[in-house]
Amino acid sequence: MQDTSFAIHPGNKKSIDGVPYHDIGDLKHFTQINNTYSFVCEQGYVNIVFYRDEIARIVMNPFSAPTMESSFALVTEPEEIDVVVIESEQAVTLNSSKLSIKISRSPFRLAVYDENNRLLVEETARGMGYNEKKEVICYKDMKKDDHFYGFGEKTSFLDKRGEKMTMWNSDVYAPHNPEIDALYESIPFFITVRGGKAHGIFFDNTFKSVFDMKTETDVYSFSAEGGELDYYVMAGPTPKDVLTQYTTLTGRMQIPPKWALGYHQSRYSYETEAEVRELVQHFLDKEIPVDAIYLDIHYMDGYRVFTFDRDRFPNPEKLMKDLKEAGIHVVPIVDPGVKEDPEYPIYQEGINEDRFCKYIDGKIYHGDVWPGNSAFPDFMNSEVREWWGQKHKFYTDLGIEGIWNDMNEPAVFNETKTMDVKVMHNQDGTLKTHREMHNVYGFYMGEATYNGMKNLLNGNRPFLLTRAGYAGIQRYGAVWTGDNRSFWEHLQMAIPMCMNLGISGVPLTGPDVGGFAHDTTGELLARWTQFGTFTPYFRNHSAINTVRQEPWSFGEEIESTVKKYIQLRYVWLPHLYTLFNEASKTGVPVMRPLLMEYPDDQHTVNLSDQFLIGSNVIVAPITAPSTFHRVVYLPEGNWINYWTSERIAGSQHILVEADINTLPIFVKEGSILAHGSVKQSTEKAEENLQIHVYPSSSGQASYVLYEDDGKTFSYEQGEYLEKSIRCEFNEDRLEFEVKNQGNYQPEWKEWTLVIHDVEKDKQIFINGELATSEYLVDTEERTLIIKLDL
Ligand code: MIG
Repeated sequence: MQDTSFAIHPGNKKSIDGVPYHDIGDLKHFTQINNTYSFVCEQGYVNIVFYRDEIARIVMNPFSAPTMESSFALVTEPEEIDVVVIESEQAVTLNSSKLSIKISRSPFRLAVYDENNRLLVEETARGMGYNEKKEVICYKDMKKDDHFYGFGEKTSFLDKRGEKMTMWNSDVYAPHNPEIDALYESIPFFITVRGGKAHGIFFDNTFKSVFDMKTETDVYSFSAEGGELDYYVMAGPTPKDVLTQYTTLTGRMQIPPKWALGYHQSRYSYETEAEVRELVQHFLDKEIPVDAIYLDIHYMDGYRVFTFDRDRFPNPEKLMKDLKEAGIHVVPIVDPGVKEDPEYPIYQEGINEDRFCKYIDGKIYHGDVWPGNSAFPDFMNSEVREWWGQKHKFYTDLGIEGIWNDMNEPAVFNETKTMDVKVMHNQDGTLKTHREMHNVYGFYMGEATYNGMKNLLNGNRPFLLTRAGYAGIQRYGAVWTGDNRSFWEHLQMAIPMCMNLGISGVPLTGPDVGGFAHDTTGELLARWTQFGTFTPYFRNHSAINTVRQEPWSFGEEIESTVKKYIQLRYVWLPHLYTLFNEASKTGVPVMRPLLMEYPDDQHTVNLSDQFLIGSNVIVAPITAPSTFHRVVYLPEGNWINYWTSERIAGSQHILVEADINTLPIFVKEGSILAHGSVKQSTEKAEENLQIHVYPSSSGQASYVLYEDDGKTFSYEQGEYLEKSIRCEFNEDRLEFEVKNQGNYQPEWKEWTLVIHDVEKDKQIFINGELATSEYLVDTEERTLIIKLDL
């Protein structure tokens, strides 16, 4: 060795003291080309572009001019925005009508204000730069009353102040706990609420990234292992505005098919056709509603995707047909790993047509998953997505309309739990490492699956459930929170997890009801099902070798309460569906933390054990064993106990009783909402559409019921019904204005107006006419019931 260059070994590089962070330094000069403002600094380059008046994009590259390349999360281009530039000796200020970005020259520091001169983002201590690992990073001031929400799928409480979180899609089977900082989804977006006002930041970087709202008391940071520091600031000012702004950038979920909102039953696995039939028969015999049954990995032939094991499922055609007749959908699991088997057509095609992920030298990457040694489709490539999508004909030919994507982080059984980060993806001609694309692998698989299904379904809406994803995943699918356990703690944790997923733009979310791993108990199943009634996505799922957790697994008492709450789901479905329509238009989630509607209320800041459905219904699940009381926080206004009709003043914490049959629900006074009827599945016609009104002594309320065929995209051509109901509450009378809009003719030809807690002598006017004779009064309940034509 002494006679080669090795003799002059470079040694281990010494760390250079004092420069762990390279600040961008002073502004040297800036230029404007079209809508891009480019700043050249001593140690870096910054571009600023206004996408909307209320959305600005800031991109920093320490070494060269920013590429301005976006991830596929982005669905929009910048609009033409009038920006006024003001230069002074100390600063440059860029003003749109909604945002003002003030850049101090020496050193280069940003401050972002809204139209009312409210400070959103400020860099006083440190600004942008890169650290000793050459990771891009920026620091922002963390004000005393800043609270943070979103970040996708994270454990722990609602407010993420005091947390450090990593974005790296990870299959975590170990019990989820507050210490786990990365799960299956990476959504690098958050809302800051400060003094009741909100703004948003979306850090569009697909590398492993870290959000640190913990290490320092007055500064937070976000950083990424590679790429540019590319982020968007959204002006708010309400949390709901931020959601609309964020989903302007990353897209919204279209209205899901109604059946996706019913009750779903899953198990790892219902292993045979006979078992599935028996399961379904139980639901039908017991008259427990169910809309979907899941087929986990055992349905396949040696875990080969796009196959059935013909011993276990001798006649899938007949099975699907029979289930369809019973109004039940089947959702098979599809994992990305394709078994390395030279006699398996999908593998053959994948090899022959160059569909799999490869190393830079052309060698195909193989990893160990359920089918054994497997190759992985390169979903970053549009032709591969097309190919994979078309393969789903195998399922759609059987009448299947829903697919469940699992293991798409991708999960691989090895030390790193995933694909070798050196594998290359071919993004339509551009090669990118898995290190860069890891967090979007599941997102692209979702795109391939959703679009493939959509093309195959002749106008019907597909349903996709996915475990992994990136910002924008809401465009393709629902997200469940992965492998939880049958722990009361996991029931508790699911509430803020789902709320934060909603804040992260994903409206259709839920945990495995009853818990996946570990053995559930009857009481836990009952309480979890009560919660599930109001999670946007409602699926009972459990792991192999755990006790059975179908609704009837724990005796009659538990069965009856579980059944009651599954039925209640169908009663609330017209309202939930209406809220999904709202989410598809505004990005505002169905399940909301209270702070979304009451951001000024200090009690909502970290309220993690109760939530809102829409804007005016509070749900407060019981999440501990042998517990039959709980504290519920009711914000300002009057609230009505859904079960007892008791009227309770808000702005206080109350103690509520809740026996094993009771899920505490409170409706805000002055609300209107729709109910339907209990039915075996959403495939059964709605015959009892009701609009419930909870009057207040004065003021007004309005509601727009949304209805369509629940199946196709014909609503895009105007085939929907919007029934708007406005009510004025007066001492002596209630005046309703009812209007229909849209071409859709629903199954129901008449509907019922149900007015709660009202005196018999109140006069009711509907579209100016006094409604007198036709209404019934239930004197005990003080409820008025009026039948009306469509
Ligand atoms: O490593 O397909 O999260 O829902 O039942 C386990 C079997 C793989 C993980 C999923 C779970 C599913 C299971 N899968």
